[in-house]
Amino acid sequence: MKLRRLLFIMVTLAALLAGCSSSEQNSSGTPAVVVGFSQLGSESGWRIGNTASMEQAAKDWGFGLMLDNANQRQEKQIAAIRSFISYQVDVIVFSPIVETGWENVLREARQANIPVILMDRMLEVDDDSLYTAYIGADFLAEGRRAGQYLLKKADALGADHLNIVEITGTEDSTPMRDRQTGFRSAIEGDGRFTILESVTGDFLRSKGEECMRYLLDKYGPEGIDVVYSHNDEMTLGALKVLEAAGLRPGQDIILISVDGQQEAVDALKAGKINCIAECTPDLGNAVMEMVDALTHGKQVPKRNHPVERVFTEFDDLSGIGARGY
Ligand code: GYE
Repeated sequence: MKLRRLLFIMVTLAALLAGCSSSEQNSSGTPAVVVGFSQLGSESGWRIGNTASMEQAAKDWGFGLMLDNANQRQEKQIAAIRSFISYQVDVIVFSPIVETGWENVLREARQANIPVILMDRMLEVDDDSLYTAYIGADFLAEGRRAGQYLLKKADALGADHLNIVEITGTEDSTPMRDRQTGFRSAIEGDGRFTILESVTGDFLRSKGEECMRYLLDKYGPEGIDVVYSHNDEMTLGALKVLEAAGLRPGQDIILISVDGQQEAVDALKAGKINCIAECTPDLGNAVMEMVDALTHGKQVPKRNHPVERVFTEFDDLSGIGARGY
């Protein structure tokens, strides 16, 4: 234990020198519980809010947090997890950037007897016992809520046909796959809808802009009725392009988004976005609660979803409080 604490202090210092962050230690100067957290990147307001939530929750619980930001690279995440294993952290938490390719490192964690919590994103492994639990959104439900809004909108417009373009998140990531599937499942079999094309925007605002420019060039403003985008950053990028082209997003083209970051909620209130399926980044407390349970030898549920809502132009939006991210 002593050795591990010493290592924690050394790593904390090294991390600080390397520009990573690390949370408080408890009153005795050494944390009783050390959590290794591999964040996948900083691609969106959602992600930045999620990192802040983890840092705050670690402080609130008095846990040491070794945080590494992988800047969108899976190999960096794997290297961070390996370093958490060699430092013998109590629990590993990570948000897998893609779903595949994790078996080896998860086996190494298991061999070292370190529980692994998947936070925010899921992964695909043959053996589910390779991770302890998942805490994150039900992305299928988010996609379905987005699709259900569109059904209602089409009814309200009395539309007989709507052409949809989709701007998707990072390929092979859980939110990308499930938001796509959930949306399709809500509208499938309804002859009023055609999905013209899906393009990948990698959850980035800059790519959302690029995708929208490409789609507008290809189909023209008249050819597109609906943009379904897998996160707010890409939606805000698309919105900018539509406005620059002289269009009125929210009126000339229906915009459907996911997340609920402040800037997008403001655009929804201003009538420029029509619907946002909420996805909360505020997962830190639930994660630390689980860390606490695990370090006390308790059993934890395998899948854990936060409660999430949908905000649409049909709702009273005045009750949406400050989003904090
Ligand atoms: O929607 C997006 C972020 O995995 C739920 O990742 C997360 C997604 C979120 O970049 O904004």
